[in-house]
Amino acid sequence: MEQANQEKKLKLYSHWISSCSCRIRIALNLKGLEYQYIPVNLKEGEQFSPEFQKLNPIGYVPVLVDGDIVISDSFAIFMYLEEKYPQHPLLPSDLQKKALNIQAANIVCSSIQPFQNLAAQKYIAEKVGPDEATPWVKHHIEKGFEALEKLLKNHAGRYATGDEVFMADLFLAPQVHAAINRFTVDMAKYPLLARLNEAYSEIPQFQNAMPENQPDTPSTPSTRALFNFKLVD
Ligand SMILES: N[C@@H](CCC(=O)N[C@@H](CS)C(=O)NCC(=O)O)C(=O)O
Repeated sequence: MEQANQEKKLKLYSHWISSCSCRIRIALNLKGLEYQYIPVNLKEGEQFSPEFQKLNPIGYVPVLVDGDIVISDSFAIFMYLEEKYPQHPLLPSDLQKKALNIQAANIVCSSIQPFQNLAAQKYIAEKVGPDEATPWVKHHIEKGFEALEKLLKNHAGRYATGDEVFMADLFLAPQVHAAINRFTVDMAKYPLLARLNEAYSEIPQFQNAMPENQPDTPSTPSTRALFNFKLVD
């Protein structure tokens, strides 16, 4: 019995700085689901190992293993968790609000994060120039943030779509965190997102999921800086 429970335990393949993994860490925390954290070192190229690519052929984290079920892609994992573990719903029942949450999450997921992904940054640095990757990332973050400010302006409460935490917040929190800490985006231009970020910093389930608090977070500032990640110690 003990063994069966052990085997059933959720496993999350994750990397400390990965904003896609962070979305799922927040979802698991809010739903009160314990999981085994399996680090995949993206800097060392562990995502390209044949073993990992058996789990996710495109070689990206996060990957969730739930018993015999293996799911990759944070959006798919989110939808799976929401149905399989309905406690603390992360999508509202109101249809319009639900669509708004999916739209905001998808702006982050499809129209911002892919441009800041390691693979994209490496490609730009190699093909265009080593100093071109960061401006390219910032351009896409800022374009997305402008849209999100407009989209959420008339819907936000304490959180992105009202006074309860929903899907949009899980996607926004790691994205804003990355914008500030990795890409030094000036958040004064995005007052709503800056305010939401403050609100997220007060929720333990969000804080526990953030890059600086993971089992594989490098302990020294110089190592973290190698990831373009500026943290004050
Ligand atoms: N759409 C995927 C994107 C996954 C993704 O881009 N993961 C990044 C970390 S956030 C990664 O593993 N990058 C490794 C690489 O670029 O080689 C999702 O939402 O999970």
